[in-house]
Amino acid sequence: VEASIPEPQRAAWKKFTPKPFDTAEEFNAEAVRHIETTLARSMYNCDEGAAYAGTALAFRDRLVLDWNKTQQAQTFKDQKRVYYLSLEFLMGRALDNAMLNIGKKDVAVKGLSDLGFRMEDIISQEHDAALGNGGLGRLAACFLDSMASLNYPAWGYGLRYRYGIFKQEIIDGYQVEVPDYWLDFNPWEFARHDITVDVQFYGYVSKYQDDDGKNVSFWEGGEIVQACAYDVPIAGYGTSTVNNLRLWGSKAASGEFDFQKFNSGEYESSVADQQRAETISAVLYPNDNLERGKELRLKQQYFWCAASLFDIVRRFKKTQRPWKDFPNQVAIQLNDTHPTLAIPELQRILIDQEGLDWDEAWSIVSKTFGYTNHTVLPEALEKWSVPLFQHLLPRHLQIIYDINLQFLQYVERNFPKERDILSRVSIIEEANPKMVRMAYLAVIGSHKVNGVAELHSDLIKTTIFKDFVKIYGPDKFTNVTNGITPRRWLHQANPRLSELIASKLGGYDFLKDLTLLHKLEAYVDDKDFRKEFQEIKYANKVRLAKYIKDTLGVSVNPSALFDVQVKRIHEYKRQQLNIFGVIHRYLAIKAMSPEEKKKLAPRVSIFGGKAAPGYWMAKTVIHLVNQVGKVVNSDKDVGDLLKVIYLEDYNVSKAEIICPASDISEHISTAGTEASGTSNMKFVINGGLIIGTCDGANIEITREIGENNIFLFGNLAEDVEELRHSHMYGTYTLDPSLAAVFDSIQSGTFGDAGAFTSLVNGIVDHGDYYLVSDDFASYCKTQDLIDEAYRNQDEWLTKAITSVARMGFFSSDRCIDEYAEMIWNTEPLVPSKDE
Ligand code: NBG
Repeated sequence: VEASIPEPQRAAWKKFTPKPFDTAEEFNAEAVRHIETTLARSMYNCDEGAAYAGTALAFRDRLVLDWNKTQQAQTFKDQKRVYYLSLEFLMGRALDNAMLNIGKKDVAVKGLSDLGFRMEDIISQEHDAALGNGGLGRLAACFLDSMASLNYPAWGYGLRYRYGIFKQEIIDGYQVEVPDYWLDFNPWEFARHDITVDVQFYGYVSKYQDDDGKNVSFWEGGEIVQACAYDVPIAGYGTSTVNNLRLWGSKAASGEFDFQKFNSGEYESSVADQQRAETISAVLYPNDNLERGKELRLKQQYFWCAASLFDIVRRFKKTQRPWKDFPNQVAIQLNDTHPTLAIPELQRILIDQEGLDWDEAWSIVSKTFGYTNHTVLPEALEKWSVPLFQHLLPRHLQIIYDINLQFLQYVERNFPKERDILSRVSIIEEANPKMVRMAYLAVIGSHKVNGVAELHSDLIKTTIFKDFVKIYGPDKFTNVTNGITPRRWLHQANPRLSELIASKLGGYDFLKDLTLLHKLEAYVDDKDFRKEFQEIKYANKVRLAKYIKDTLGVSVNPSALFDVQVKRIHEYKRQQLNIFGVIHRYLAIKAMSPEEKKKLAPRVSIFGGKAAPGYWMAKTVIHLVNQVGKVVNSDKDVGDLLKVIYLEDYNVSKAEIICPASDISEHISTAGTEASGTSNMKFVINGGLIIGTCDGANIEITREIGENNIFLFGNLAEDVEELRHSHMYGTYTLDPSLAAVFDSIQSGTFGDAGAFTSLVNGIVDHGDYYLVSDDFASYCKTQDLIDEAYRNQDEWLTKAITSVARMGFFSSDRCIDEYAEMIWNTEPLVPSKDE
């Protein structure tokens, strides 16, 4: 309150409230002012980097004005807020998105051109904000966009990594990781040096009695690390709502130096303390769907949860409401189990610091949290060793034991006859060492648990959380099928298609209500529309072909069928199935007569994606793709009929070029392993067809667009267990075409055969866990069907247009409305014009 300008002086303030630019001239006035004064550059040394900075700062000013108003209004109205806790936010670039969401891009295009710059060049100056691995982090970014666009009072909380996901270089066909230091110039964040939280680690727990004779525990000793807030404005589309993404950076608690140590001559060790503290938020763990149990990772998780909870509780306490109101004012969504420590942390704050009873506190805690599960893969389910926990977070371990005790007593009362249910559902796994099962803690501490596509949400109920369904009943478990933001993945990535759609639908309302796309079906036979649609796809392919030529020096024919698989490299996603299929095709082409060759549709197989640095098998797949490319791309017998491309350093900004340029994209995980997938949605909405297994969201995509418009193949999830069993215990033979592929690899066709032994042996000798052999014939047959279908360009086009028209369901706006209604119980706060 003391910080606010007194009423009599507010008129003076209001007179000087900055006015946002409107015209190209006004935009230039702002951009040039920033270049000259904020950057201290003149027109004699204004390169594209400086022009980017000036443009970004001009747009940032606009954002900040609305951001201030939004935050002010949210505080004033004091509605329930949503807090989305995610260790990853894979934002990509911000400028283009900000320009489109604010709706002033055309003005900036004109202004920049008056200064002698092209918008594309300026946009490409920006470094991707790559604070995520893959789908999980990108989903969080799409959700931020939707929450702001739908005017939900919502904050994201994450970590401000100094190094995001590594940059991938391909050297001699191998992946090499290069650090991605991205913070040199980041106009989109505001360091809030005044907003800090002290976070404690290690130490011990003391018990004593307070004045009323009540037993209290107190966590003491150990060390303190300071969390400092960095805020990023998140603009909604076509609304003045600007939400906040708060990222925490770590530093030593005593500021620059520990002066005591400094004065006593321990200069070096005081600097070392500083560096050790900064290590916590230094780097994003580069694993997708894998958890390795590293101490620093647990430190990151607690550091971020403790700072975020402190901040949330501080905000709540300012309203002076009673504690029982907490769950009516605060909804916290846990993006996977990474933020599960927030559950015992809130319980700790309420009982140890605020003096609430256990039961009262627990009732608040368990109404506040919702938990989203993103995988059933066992290697991705987080477990932390009890000794590590004990060492780092002794008080939290006690609280977890108490939560577990109460829970197990409840289970015992309700299932007295079931002997081993207790050990099955216990948060503590009785192993050596004992382990804390974070997913169970998340289920027990949340009021709703959701999966991310229908099949996945069914699977968690019948596999990893089966016992919990029995204990809590099925209503605790629900589904929210993933979605994507049409602003970035249609309007921004494919402006011409967006414009074409708008021209038929009478404006851009579909970007706010994607179900309006269904009206496009009326144009599926419209000649002009079809022609334009096809030309747009071709132009997008030409753009990608140019990118391939510029970066790799390989010429590809834009009329060829572009077949794309871009995503993290993982055995369950089966890039190996794809490349074996490519080799199969190559061998077939080598055996073809000239007449047969004439009938074949030329194809470009495009791969992209990063492997976790320690994931040997994934790196071997990357190597194989590159080796195959080397051989195939220079084989005169093959020519244009087949090209194999590995795109380096796949990321969000590259996805924006790649997704609009596919004819076919591959979503071919072993059935039951890919929780949802979201790039499948991005490709279809941009007029590409897909080849896929009956897995994740592919199933719902099929339901929406119709099974004639998708190429499905392979075994079903329900058969996977049985098939795996038969690999281990007998009755199965390797698919003969796959055997031929292996022969060619092993005879050295693609270089040193020894390099690929482990890849082949995993299938031939070690149980083929991902069922590559079982699905190979059906995969190849389906690829042949695709060749045939592509020859009929007219029908292909009909499929593509129909699919786009039926993708309305897959907007992340729909997801967010579902979360708000089913899980958060929150309402939008629509900004009023005069506020
Ligand atoms: C990933 C799944 C994807 C899913 C995204 C977003 C993890 C743990 N899970 O299938 O593999 O689309 O989450 O829900 O990264």
